[in-house]
Amino acid sequence: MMHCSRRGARANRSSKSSNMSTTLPHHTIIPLDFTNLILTQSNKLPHTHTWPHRSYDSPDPSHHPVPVIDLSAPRAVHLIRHACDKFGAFQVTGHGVPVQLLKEVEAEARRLFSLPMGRKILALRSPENMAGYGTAPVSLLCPKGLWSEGFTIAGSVAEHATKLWPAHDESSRFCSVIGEYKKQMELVTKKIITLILTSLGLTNDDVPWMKAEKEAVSEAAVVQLNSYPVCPDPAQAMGMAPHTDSSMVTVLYQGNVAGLQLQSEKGRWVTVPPTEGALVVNLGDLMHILSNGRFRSVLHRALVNGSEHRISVAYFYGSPKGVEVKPAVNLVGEGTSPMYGPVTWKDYLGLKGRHGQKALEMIKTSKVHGMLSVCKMCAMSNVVS
Ligand SMILES: O=C(O)CCC(=O)C(=O)O
Repeated sequence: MMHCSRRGARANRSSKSSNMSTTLPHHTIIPLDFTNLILTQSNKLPHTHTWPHRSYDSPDPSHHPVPVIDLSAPRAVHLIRHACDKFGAFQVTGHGVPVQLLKEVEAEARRLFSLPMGRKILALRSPENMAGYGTAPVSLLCPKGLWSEGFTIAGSVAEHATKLWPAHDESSRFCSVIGEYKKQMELVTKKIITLILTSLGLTNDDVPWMKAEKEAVSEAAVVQLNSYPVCPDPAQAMGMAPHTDSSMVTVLYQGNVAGLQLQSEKGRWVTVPPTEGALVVNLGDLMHILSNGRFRSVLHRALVNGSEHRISVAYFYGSPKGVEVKPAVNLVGEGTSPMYGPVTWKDYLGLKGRHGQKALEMIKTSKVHGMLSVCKMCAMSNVVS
C-alpha cells in the first residue's frame, strides 16, 4: 500500500507537475477541476494522480461483512461491542434519520460540487482553517493527488452557502437541508456514543462532557461532504487515502454507490456495501484513547469507479472545545497507567495534521511529556479527518 506521510508531502512540493495543462499541483488544497478536466492520451490519469496499481491489495471477499445493527434491537449493545472489538466499525439502521433527508443532503452535495470551479474556490478553505472547499486534509500528507473534492462545514452554514450561491433562494435551500441534517446527526451520534459507552461498561457520567451545553456540543461536530467523480482509470486512482479519523466517532452516509473499504485486523481491505437507509459508524482515534486502547480506530479508504459519481457525507463528532479526552478511569487496570495522555480534539487534530498516522503513537503515556508542548507549539490546528 502506498502510504501518506510528511515525506510524501515534501517530495510533492519539490517536484512540480510537468503536466500543468491538465492538472493543478496535487499538493495544493485546490482539487482537480473535474468538471473541465481534459484527459489527454487515451483517458490517462494525470501522473500527479496516478497511484501504483492496487491489484496486490484487492479486497478480501472471504472476510465477514461489517455488521448492520438495528439501534432499537434489544441486543444492540452486545452487537456493538462485538463490532467495535472486531472491526472498529458497523452500519446502523433504526437510527431515526429520515431517508428523505439523507437523499436531500446528497442532492445538495451534488448541486454544490457541480458548480464551476470559479465559484467553488470563492469558499476555498485556508491551510490554517478546515472550513470550506478543498482537497481532503489527508491529501496534504500523500505522495499522489486524490480523485475527490471535499467541502467541510464547521460553524455557520450560511457563511459558506452565501459564498457559493449569492442568490438567497439558492443558498437558503442548502442551509435548511444541512441545518436539519446537523440536528438529526447530533441526536443519532449521541445515541450511538451512549451505546458504545454502555458496551464498555461506562455511563455518560464517566464522560461528563457528554452532557455539555448545546453550543459546546455543536462545536464538537463537523460535516464533510465528499465528491468522487467518475474516473477514467479507477484501478490507479485513490478517492480518499487510507487514514483513521481523529474524531470520537464518524457517522457516514454513502448513498448507494460503493467505495468505502475498511482494513480488517489481518490487514486486508473489506468493502462496506451500501445498505439502503443505513449509516456507517467508524470509531475514531479519540474513542480508541477513551477506551484505553480496547477499541481500535479503523483504517479506511475510499475507492472510485468508472461509471458513477459517488457522494458521501461524513459527520465527525470529536469533543467539545477545550475538553481533554483521556482513557476512562474504569478501564485502566488497578496499578497500571492509562495508555494515553489527555488531549483536546484541537490539539490532536494539529498533531494528526503534522504526523498523520503516527499521531496516536506520539501521545502514548511513555511519550506524553514531549508531545503536548510539541503539539501546542506547532499545531496545524483545524485539520479534520
Ligand atoms: O467517502 C467515504 O466513504 C469515506 C470518507 C472518509 O473517509 C472521510 O471523509 O474521512
